[in-house]
Amino acid sequence: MPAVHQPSPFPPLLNDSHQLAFESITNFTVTSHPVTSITAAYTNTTASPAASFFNDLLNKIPLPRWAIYAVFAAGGLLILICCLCICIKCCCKGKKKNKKQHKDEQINLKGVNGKTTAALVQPDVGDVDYGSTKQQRGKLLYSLEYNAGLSELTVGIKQANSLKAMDLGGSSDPYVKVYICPDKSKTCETKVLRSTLSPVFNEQFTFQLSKSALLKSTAVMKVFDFNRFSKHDIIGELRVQLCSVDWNHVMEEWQDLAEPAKFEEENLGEICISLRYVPTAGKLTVIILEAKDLKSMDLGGTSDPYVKVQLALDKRKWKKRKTSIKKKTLNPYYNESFTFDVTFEQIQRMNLVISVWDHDAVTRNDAMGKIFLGSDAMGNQLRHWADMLSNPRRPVAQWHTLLSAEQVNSTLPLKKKIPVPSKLVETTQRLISK
Ligand SMILES: [Ca+2]
Ligand SMILES: [Ca+2]
Repeated sequence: MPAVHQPSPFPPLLNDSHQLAFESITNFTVTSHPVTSITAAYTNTTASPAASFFNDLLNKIPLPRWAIYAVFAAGGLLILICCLCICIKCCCKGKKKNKKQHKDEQINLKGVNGKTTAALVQPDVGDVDYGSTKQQRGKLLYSLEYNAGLSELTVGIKQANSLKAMDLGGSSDPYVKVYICPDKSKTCETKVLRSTLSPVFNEQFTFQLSKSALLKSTAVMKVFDFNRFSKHDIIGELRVQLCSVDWNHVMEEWQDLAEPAKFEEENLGEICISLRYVPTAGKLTVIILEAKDLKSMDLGGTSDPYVKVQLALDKRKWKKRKTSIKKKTLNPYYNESFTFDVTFEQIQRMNLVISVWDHDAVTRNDAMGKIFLGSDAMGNQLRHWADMLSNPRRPVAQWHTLLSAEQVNSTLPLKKKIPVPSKLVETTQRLISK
């Protein structure tokens, strides 16, 4: 009978069930007490010699305890950082190695072109595996003949076989474009043969070519898939270096089509520039003298060329100037001079990029050609740069053959612009004054 209410030792917020639970907890703690004391005693008895040894050791060191602990903590942290650094370095090395391997592969691929490809990719019976890893584009039967008396080269496009299907129906509409590099003044095309992967063309094209020009030229045969409503797709191409052909008889052979060359060796003209460097003053003077045989970009067969002079430091865009625009000409004369402040330390790390552009009043300006000189340049351009550096204070002028902008951009990819120090100072000053 719950008539008499027992005085509770707990606050009135707790009801009977809470109280019961609480009592059981307190009971538990009471009973558990001996257990903890036993474990404490156990650890005391087993750890005492080691602990006393450490205590003795710590007492012998003439430093306060907290200082010793701090030294140990710092040491541990140092070891941890070292381990982390080693790990990161190992990872980076692995990545670099991968990149290097990739680059080597690319170089190897570059080396394998023209005649070498022909020799390697000849469809031998034992060679079936080689082709299987590569994308099959098909093969082309062509002929070459040179008539020295008439200075006439005849390229025959006979037939193609097992061409790659470019259209949805599993077929292609092939035709072949033929021209001679680097002249490229005449481009010929066969007729289009609809829906076939084994077209028979039997067409011949003649090109006027002197014997000396013949030995420096390349015959280019490009097989395209015709599309009525969209851009024609290239199936593959052949490039035959004419210096390596035996002209004593008509040459006729099958060759596997190769992947189309990324950059067309076309004639983009030449540019003459003068360079002068004065190390004591830290001044680099670039004079854009003239250009010739530029590519025509506008209707009417002319262009409106101007030249951009750009400096790059550590492959970053740095300083930029440009010449005036010369209207309607492919052989502009500028004789315009640009002087830049470049210290002797900076000139070792910079590249000079010269690009020719066609000005258009309405549409975007088009790049017509490009070169770069500097520590990362090669051949003629590197020679000119080295001549300038080894002849301080003396202007050195030289002609350069223009390359395509894509080609230069891929050999010298430039990162974003370097912030101009004067601008940085201005903004910080503005921030301070605020
Ligand atoms: Ca087609
Ligand atoms: Ca123009």
